[in-house]
Amino acid sequence: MAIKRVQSTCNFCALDCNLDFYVDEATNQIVKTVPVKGYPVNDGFCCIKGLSLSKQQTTVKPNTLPRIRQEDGSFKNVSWDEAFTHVADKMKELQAKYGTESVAGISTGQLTMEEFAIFGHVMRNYLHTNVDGNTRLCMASAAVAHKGSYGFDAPGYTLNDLELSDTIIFIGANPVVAHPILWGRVRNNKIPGHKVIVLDPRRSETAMNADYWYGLKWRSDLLLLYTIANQLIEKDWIDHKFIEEHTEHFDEFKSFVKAYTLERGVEGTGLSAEQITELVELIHNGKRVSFWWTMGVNQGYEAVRTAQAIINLALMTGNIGKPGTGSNSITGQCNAMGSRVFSNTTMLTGGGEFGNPARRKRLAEVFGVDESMLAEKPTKTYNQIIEGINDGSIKGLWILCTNPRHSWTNNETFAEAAKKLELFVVQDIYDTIESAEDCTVFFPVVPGIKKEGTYINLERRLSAMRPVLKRGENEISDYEAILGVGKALGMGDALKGWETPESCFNLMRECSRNMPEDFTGVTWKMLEDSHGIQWPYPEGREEEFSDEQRRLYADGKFFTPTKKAQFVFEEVRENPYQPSAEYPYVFNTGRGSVGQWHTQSRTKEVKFVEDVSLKTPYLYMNTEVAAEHDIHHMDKIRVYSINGQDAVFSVKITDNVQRGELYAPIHYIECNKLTPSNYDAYSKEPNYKGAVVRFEKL
Ligand SMILES: Nc1nc2c(c(=O)[nH]1)N[C@H]1C(S)=C(S)[C@@H](COP(=O)(O)OP(=O)(O)OC[C@H]3O[C@@H](n4cnc5c(=O)[nH]c(N)nc54)[C@H](O)[C@@H]3O)O[C@H]1N2
Ligand SMILES: Nc1nc2c(c(=O)[nH]1)N[C@H]1C(S)=C(S)[C@@H](COP(=O)(O)OP(=O)(O)OC[C@H]3O[C@@H](n4cnc5c(=O)[nH]c(N)nc54)[C@H](O)[C@@H]3O)O[C@H]1N2
Ligand code: SF4
Ligand SMILES: [Mo]
Repeated sequence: MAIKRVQSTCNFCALDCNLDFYVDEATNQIVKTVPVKGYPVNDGFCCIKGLSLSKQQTTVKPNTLPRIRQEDGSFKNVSWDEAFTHVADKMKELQAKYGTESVAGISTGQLTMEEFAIFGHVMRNYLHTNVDGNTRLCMASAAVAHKGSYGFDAPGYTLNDLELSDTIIFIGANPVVAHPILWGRVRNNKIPGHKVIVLDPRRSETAMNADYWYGLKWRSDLLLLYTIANQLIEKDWIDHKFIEEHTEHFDEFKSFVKAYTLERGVEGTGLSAEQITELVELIHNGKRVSFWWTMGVNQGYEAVRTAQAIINLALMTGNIGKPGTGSNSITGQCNAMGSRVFSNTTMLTGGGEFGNPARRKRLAEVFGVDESMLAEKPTKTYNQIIEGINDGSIKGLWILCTNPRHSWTNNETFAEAAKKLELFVVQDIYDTIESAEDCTVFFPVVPGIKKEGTYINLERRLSAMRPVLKRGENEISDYEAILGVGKALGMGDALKGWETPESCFNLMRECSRNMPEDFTGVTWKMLEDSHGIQWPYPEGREEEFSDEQRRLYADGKFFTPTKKAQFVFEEVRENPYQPSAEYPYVFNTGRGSVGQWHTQSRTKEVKFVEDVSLKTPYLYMNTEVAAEHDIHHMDKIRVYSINGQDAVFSVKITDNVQRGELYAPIHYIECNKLTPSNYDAYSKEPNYKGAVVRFEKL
């Protein structure tokens, strides 16, 4: 039998591990999956989700056609052309009847760069409407923090920094579960006496494997970070030279944090004075200190400022741009980094504000369109889109590669919205997802294993997705589906250059020219069978950028007009959801296991994950609290949330959550039934980890 090998990218988490797939060409089946040895991210390893990618072939039904809901509620299968025309006509009709912004899209950080670029072109440039992404639920706080502090949404690290750091501090991040390959890099750290430190209210799997765990009170990170900053300044444990040469607004920051005394820190965080002092000393004693944060920071009501407070610590101690240092935001989805720069949602494709004349001119040239066609303002945010549907101003929605009925905060508000839509297009690789229940059009598309495009990982590394399996009749990709609707809309010449993912890649290269992410030196072919390439990689300067592991900010220059990083800070705010007599418990949420992915549409079919996963929702409760309520392992409780909703969960008893906390994995739809409609003021990212609840035993 003829076996071919195809190297491609895992499209689950932001590591973007590369894998070699061995395919029996006669049967079009994957016979073996081998993580690529020597690949700078995963060097011969990967997690169960990457290994299970081969299982997806069993779920794609060949010859699946799109379908349109009929007046009697049933679905009718139609040809792809008919479906494209239907969606295009309906969008134009709604815009004519209710206004330009009466249709909207919700995109994703899990498609290829080319796919959300063309979606942004069709929806934002041509139709002049709104498209936000599920990245709003995830990375928006980090993106806004980066822009404010560094001048561009550019995390500066390379994964190697985990092996070069002597003091590794994880804040609201649980890589043992969420990014196992990243945790592997921590395990590879050979620096004698290096320390791993975790700040998390929960004794997470990562905390259990760390040298130090600080179990602070929920949402008290900002207070703690300002207290630490004040202590470092008082002890004069700061890098005056770096601050002087490469930053601005330190003096104001210094006066500001004076009020954040140790006593105040102790009172607000629940940590002892000794613990805070120990942490300050650990930061001071480290020669190469790195700070890493994820959703425990991004999903809060003062998340942007918290992320910036982490950046401030790195700046004031000079821990940035050097090996083993950095204030490093860990990205979640496989292409969140690509979506942040190329989706044309919060900034112009490739970067730049919507009103920036030079960028508008450049993009109009690249796309061969009139400047007036380009989107004129940032998108309405995710919450505004859902609110817009519920208040009747938005009548049409197209979602792709995301499952908001499950993942959106206070998710009954999405259920309500879905029923009000006149046009609701769901484009997914499963028609069984909760979001598809009320759709009016379903676009079945092929999974990553059958398509091509480019991914950008958490350390800015571009890598290639290439078709591993052949497609069946009628099987089309996300790219082709969006292009099809674009053509049916009559975009004509505005689609010149967008014919294929490869031609789109070339447009994106040009969009990146002279921008921070400049990858004009990378070609489509170069990425094949490669080690991936980190941006920037500008044309003509390839030699200068030839190292396989590169970090930004080594020269102390940032992307602000003055090239200096900014100290950004603001008084801590009152938590909108303080535990009270009525709602005494914090409802913490997050990842449940290495094998489960978000809303589980993909991972629930992986037998060895499903065999060990519970089918019904559960949460973790502290052992003492369970005893006080006479609750035993797997007893059921009804949980009532401050958002007015309630749901039933089974209880797992553990010492790893604090007395005042319940921890619910997000992989069950009940979880977000209970999360509130509450957002960070600047990023509009949901405060997913901060609801308060009460419960009764059933
Ligand atoms: N197996 C698996 N891996 C995944 C995913 C998945 O669904 N499954 N999803 C991917 C995606 S898109 C993302 S964004 C990442 C998320 O990766 P992580 O952010 O690491 O995962 P979470 O479990 O959401 O949250 C991390 C921790 O934040 C803590 N936390 C809660 N409140 C606070 C607080 O107030 N302060 C602090 N300091 N910590 C707090 C929680 O207790 C939790 O342990 O994972 C990615 N990897
Ligand atoms: N309470 C709480 N809620 C949370 C979080 C939390 O920590 N706490 N985390 C938030 C975060 S960080 C994130 S990123 C979101 C994730 O939320 P979602 O994005 O809604 O979750 P997924 O299950 O990843 O949804 C991806 C969808 O894309 C489909 N899909 C997979 N591959 C393809 C493809 O190639 N093409 C198309 N068209 N579809 C495809 C899958 O079948 C699935 O339906 O959840 C958020 N929700
Ligand atoms: S660590 Fe992330 S990218 Fe690597 S195999 Fe697992 S899910 Fe895929
Ligand atoms: Mo995420």
